[in-house]
Amino acid sequence: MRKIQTLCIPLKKDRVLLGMKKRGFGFNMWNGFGGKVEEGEDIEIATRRELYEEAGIQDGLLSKAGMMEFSFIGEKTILQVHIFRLSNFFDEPIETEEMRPQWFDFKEIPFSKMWPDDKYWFPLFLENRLFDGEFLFEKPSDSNYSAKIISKRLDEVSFLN
Ligand code: 6U4
Repeated sequence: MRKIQTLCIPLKKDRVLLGMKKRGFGFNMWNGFGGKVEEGEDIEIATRRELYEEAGIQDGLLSKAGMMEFSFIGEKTILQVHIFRLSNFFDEPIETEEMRPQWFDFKEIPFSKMWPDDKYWFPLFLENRLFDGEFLFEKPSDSNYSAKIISKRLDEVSFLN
């Protein structure tokens, strides 16, 4: 079974906005903003809804960046995560129940406190390249355990569906 999720990373000049996840999946890690796509919901609409719910940002230009599939040993569900960039926005990020937003310079992205796949695809993301990939993890990360990567594939692509 595939669970479709969104992940949106706002950028301004040479900085990205990440959020410290205050609860749930990815707790205590820096992450982009996103979550589950609801039944029948358009993926870009879901991306904007989650970004607004988690960081209070409503405006800006959304563009596709990548598509990643994450799975865990012994679990049938595959997370299919659609990754977007948000540019040209003026709304100020706000802290919400779920996320504490913070700006990071491109050179100071806190990879040691992020999902371990991020350090592989972020360089492509920051260079405006499109990518798709698959990562198999031992089990999900939590506040004391960084998910061990069992296998990975990451490709630059010329278009994304
Ligand atoms: P809602 O939808 O609010 O109930 P919650 O259960 O807290 O959400 P979830 O599971 O819907 O969170 O969303 C998880 C978020 O984490 C999505 O934005 C996708 C992202 N994510 C999942 N695996 C990831 C990974 N390996 N690397 C990464 N982000 C990941 O950078």
